[in-house]
Amino acid sequence: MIVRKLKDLLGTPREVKAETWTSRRFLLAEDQMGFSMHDTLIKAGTKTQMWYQHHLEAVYCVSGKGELEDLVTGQVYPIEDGTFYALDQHDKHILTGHTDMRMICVFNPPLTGLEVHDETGAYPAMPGT
Ligand code: 9YT
Repeated sequence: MIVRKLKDLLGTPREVKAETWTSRRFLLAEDQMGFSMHDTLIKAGTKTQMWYQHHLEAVYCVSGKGELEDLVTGQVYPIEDGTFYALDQHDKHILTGHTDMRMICVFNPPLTGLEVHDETGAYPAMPGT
């Protein structure tokens, strides 16, 4: 069994900071659960373009307000506490934080923890996927 506290991830390699977000990774590939699970903070007033070509991601917003734009259809969805979305088509998208937002994110395949977004907004493929 794995039991972790958010406070114990802070300041460790499991807390990853980017310009527009900070991701605290409860589960990574090394935990061998088949997915990774993150508690991610999106900064107010930011826009992040993402396109996870090698991963599926599901996201559940538990606080804050923002919007999600599907860059394929142009559809814009309001995001708030209680909104869930799944990028089941590796959907290219932009996430905007109107306020600070807190998102619970699950990735399949799991992140190793070392990925950074490339210029397309993707994380690289895991070796072997
Ligand atoms: C919600 C979202 O996709 N934020 C970008 C960071 C990513 N989810 C991560 O690595 O936690």
